[in-house]
Amino acid sequence: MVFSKALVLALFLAMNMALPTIATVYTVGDTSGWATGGDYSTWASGKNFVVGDSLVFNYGSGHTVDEVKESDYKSCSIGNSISTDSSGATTIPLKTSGTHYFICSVPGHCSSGMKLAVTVKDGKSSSSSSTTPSSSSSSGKGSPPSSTTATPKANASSSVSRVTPIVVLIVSLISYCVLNMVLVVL
Ligand SMILES: [Cu+2]
Repeated sequence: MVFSKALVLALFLAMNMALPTIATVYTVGDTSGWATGGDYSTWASGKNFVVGDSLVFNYGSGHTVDEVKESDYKSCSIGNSISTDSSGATTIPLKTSGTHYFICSVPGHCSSGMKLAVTVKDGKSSSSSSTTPSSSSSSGKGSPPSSTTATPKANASSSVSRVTPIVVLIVSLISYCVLNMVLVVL
């Protein structure tokens, strides 16, 4: 009996720990990795990079991953890198919104295709508004939350990030109820 309860509890904890892991890890170039002859503008197109996601560059020896400014990205200029790594497996956390530029600093490689620009959206910031909607206690003075119906300009990506915390909350509640029922039965 005690073992069963512990098992259920462990399952419950595992579910709730796994749920908030929404960040995505992108392998640059997928199976082709980070190499000359790549087409990284095509690879990046259609992907929705959000703050908290990360990029993984896999490459052999003789390459680097340098984060550079836009001007250096466009001109393939080497020597002004913001950061550089040549470990063969470089993980870049996308910590800030905006466009980030990466090139290989080996002469000739950037112009041979080893250049990547990713536009990162500040998608997680809207989740901070999810702390308010638990207002079933309707205090008199407060104006009703107009933000729930307003701003229909949101595109698909931002509406997804707005829904996610609610989904997490609902699933947590359901799993908590199930846990309680199972514990009563046991
Ligand atoms: Cu290279």
